[in-house]
Amino acid sequence: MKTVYSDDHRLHAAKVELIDGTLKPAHEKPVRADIILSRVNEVGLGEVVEPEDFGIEPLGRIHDSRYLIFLETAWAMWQKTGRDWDALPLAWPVRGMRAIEPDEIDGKLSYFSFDAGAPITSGTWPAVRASANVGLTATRMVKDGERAAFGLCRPPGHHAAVDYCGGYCFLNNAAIAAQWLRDHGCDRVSVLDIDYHHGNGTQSIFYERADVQFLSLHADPRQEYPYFLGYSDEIGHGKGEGFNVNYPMEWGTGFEAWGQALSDACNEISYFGPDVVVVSLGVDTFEKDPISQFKLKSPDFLEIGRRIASLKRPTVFLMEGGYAVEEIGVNAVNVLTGFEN
Ligand code: SP5
Ligand code: ZN
Repeated sequence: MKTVYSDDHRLHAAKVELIDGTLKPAHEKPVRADIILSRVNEVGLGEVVEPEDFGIEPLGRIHDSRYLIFLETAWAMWQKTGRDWDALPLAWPVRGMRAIEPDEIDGKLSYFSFDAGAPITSGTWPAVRASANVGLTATRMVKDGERAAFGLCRPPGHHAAVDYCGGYCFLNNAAIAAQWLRDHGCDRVSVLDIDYHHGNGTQSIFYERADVQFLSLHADPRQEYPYFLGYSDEIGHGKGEGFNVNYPMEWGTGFEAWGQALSDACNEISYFGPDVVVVSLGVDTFEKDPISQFKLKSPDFLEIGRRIASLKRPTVFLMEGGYAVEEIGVNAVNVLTGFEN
């Protein structure tokens, strides 16, 4: 299969991450994409192509226009106040507080985020635009008849919702791709999210819709980030009831239990009968992932690809998380080669 890749991901490089009560080098860093790309070339997965520019319109089909303006202008506003370090929020409106967009940049950073995990830098806007274009270009290939395509998206997207960023994510690449398919002749789309963390952004975007099915395999929110979404009783609402499927699993889960959840999710997808499957491909389920607690091994990722292939649906793979940098290329590309063989 073809890979879509843009060097522009480099424009977003967070300096630090607040983790374990301290500031550490960011886990979500440019070398992640470099290593995946070298593995794609090493195994000869297929041609690597540049994304096309889809403009702002497909982003506005998912995200709020005020949020998009914020993402585009945040760095300039931040810099104007004399700071050149990464822009980060510090406070959030919780129970009983007012959710009103403030005028000043520090307040806007809080209003348009749900955590301090999505720092805005000088190149964040062009990088996230490129990441969405990578996803859309891979999606168009599949819509135009390819059996599958790989969008090597970076930054990732599945924690980003209609009007907030968080968890290293700014634009929800998978949601933008799924909506683009709906707008270009597909009646039903499934988004299968296999990242270690719950895809709270994608779930919230499609929660009341029956045309986009969302399924997520992830660490139990009782134990793991993002904590406040991802329970199994979240089944969708209104017209969307029955079209949201969560598989929370406890810390320490290995491939036996995880693979059973995947098989169940695949049955749900077959029953739904989508025109296209969009896979939010995170490989932070890997046993050596530095911020995660599942126990998948590198060969398990081949089996994941095989099971997704057995759905026999046109499939778009979009990169999400995975922080064991040394093995991220092998693990991500194992899913793709498993799919093809
Ligand atoms: C796209 C994606 O995978 N985003 C993940 C964002 C996770 N951010 C919070 C991580 C919290 C990790 N806490 C574990 C401490 C390890 N010592
Ligand atoms: Zn993740």
